[in-house]
Amino acid sequence: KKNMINFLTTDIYALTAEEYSLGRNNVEVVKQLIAAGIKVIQYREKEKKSGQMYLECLEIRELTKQTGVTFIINDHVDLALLVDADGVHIGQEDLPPVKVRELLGNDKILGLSTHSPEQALAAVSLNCVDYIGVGPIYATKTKKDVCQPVGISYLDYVANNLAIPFVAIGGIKEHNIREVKHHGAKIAAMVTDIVGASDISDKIRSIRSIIS
Ligand code: TZP
Ligand code: MG
Repeated sequence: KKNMINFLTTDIYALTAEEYSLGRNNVEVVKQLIAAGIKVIQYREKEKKSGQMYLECLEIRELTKQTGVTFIINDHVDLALLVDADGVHIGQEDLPPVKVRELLGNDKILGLSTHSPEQALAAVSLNCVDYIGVGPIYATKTKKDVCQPVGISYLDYVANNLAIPFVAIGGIKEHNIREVKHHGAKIAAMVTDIVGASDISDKIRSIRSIIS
């Protein structure tokens, strides 16, 4: 079903964040992520106008399609449909997942951020969400809206009780990814530790040497 295969086999889910990318633009960062062997990439951009985001996503879609990389867009269902991204990731305060699914159709991936066991159970019972985000595990400055870390205990809950695919997120870095893996997260979503690395390939290599 869909483009879930990368999801079920990958270790790192990389997200863009241009302001932390050491002067490199989103497209340049995506090129480096792909060169480093990253198989799932989310375009996350909170500042730009939709015209600019559209052009970037078109380019990223081309690069990811050529290389078999799964391309998810944060928040913007319209953009995802227009550029034929593989899926969309939404939060608790966005449009209802069932309505987003209506727009997306059944072939695209739908991800939903969750921050508590209640939200995770609700996501599962909707029957239209392909994977959930679990976090923020650790403190992070990357996400602007206030969100206290939910900690490892919520990760434990999901890993031990739910069958839905999930990605751990929030403050995950080279120095703590081992703990996240140890607590059952097969996929770690990472932003600043990766896009903020001077050599993205080196960074991915050293993260992978820790978890493999
Ligand atoms: N959702 C929950 S935490 C977060 C998002 C998008 C930001 C994670 O960024 P970082 O830099 O990996 O802590
Ligand atoms: Mg959102």
